[in-house]
Amino acid sequence: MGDYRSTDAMPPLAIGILAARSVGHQIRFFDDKTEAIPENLEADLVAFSVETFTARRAYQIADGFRLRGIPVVMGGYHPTFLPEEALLHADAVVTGDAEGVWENLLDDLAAGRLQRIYRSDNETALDHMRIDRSIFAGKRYAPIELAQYGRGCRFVCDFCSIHEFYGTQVRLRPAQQLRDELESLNNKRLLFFVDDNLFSTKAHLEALLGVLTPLRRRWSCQISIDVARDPELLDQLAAAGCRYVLIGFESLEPANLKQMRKPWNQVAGEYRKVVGALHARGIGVYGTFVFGYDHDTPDTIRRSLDFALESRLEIANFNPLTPTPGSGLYARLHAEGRLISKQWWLDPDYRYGAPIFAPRLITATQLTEGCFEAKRAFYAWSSIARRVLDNDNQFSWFSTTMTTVANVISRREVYRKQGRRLGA
Ligand code: B12
Ligand code: SF4
Repeated sequence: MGDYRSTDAMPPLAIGILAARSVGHQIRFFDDKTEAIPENLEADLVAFSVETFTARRAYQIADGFRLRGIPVVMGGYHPTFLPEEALLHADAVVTGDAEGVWENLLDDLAAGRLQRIYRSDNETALDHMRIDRSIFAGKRYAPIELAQYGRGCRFVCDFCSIHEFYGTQVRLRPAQQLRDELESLNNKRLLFFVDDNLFSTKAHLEALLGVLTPLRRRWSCQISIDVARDPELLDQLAAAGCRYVLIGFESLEPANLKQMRKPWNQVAGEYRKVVGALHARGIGVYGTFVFGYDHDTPDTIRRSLDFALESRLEIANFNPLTPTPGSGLYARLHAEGRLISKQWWLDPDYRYGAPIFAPRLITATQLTEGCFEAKRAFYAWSSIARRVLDNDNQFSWFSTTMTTVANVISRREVYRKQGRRLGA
């Protein structure tokens, strides 16, 4: 996001995918999150993967390359939603998946006919997905392995970029094909499925669990709460090695859930029961909450913090609602004239955590401070100790160590990120 090195960086799969598809080309990979990018780098093409929070930083670095006559291509969420903006800092933009267009782009570059926009239909089957992880060797990443079973989500929450990017269709890799890739990864490390929602259908989830169970790996994922309606499926998750799930609880306020198009979050019953059912199976919970919807008050933030502490969530995040371009939320707040800065991601005065729009029953300052205060309280040393140690012994030594490390890193990043400018 800026000119600083983070301590929670993970290897970016998108670049591993580009590397695997750049056959016949010489590649060098730099990750701005973990190392400085050499100023005098020579290249025939520089490719950036860009998200909304990293756009300003990426544009600044890209401008430097282009001043030296080196062509730049950008892809990822932000250039997909705002290709014209990205093209002010890039010679070409790829929208959507790299698969299906990246090789054409490289051919065009070699033939001197680079186009401005390459559009992928985001419909290519994932049967031939390949990742070259050798480019990550020696970089300072968190000791975690990343993999992807599928892309997309069957839900349409209004703050989320996923359905705008992929549609509501979910594309999955054949589970058996994924097995070969998983077998090649370091099995002492926690595996994290980057899928937006690993629970697309019960049959597809069970197919994956069938592959994972004999591998005896410990893994984590992001999953929709409706999985907890099915106790047998939870048993299977645990038996297959699932050790952490990230669940977007988002809000304790039913009216907010309705407004964000996530009323279904209540189908598995009370949140406390869901956490209890997961804990009873030795599965830790990373709970995420978002504040700033129309029914939020300072009290709803406090109640969510109390819930997170009382239910002993292993990790939690309390974020102010962030309207990213391309989301339904952004369009709505824009239409209602409530955005404080329309292009906040380019605004030199924007600070991470700062208000981006005017909420209704809470002031913008209360929203920023309330979220930061909840993070501080959750990651206070006394809270970490209580949550890690007082867990009725459902958790293994491995999980207790992982939870402790994740809390210490999250605590550090909470303080480092808050109030930080985007870009240099
Ligand atoms: C894992 C993850 C993280 C990890 C980091 C992972 C990493 N390796 O860096 C962590 C937990 C640290 C994280 C943090 C954040 N994340 Co995050 N994260 C993800 C997640 C779930 C998976 C990323 C991934 O590996 N995808 C798999 C790869 C293969 O897909 P991909 O990156 O999209 O790449 C494909 C295409 O986009 C394209 N492509 C991408 N780049 C390029 C470049 C070129 C040149 C080309 C040709 C093609 C191309 O080709 C690829 C293959 O087809 C995504 C959601 C998602 N499904 O992608 C959210 C997501 C990217 N994160 C998001 C956000 C908001 C954040 C945070 C800002 C949250 C916060 N409030 O702090 C932070 C900060 C991010 C930062 N950059 O500093 C949003 C971004 C939205 C946006 N409009 O930009 C997403 C989309 C989640 C969402 N539901 O909205 N995140
Ligand atoms: S369930 Fe998660 S990934 Fe799916 S649309 Fe909602 S927030 Fe996005």
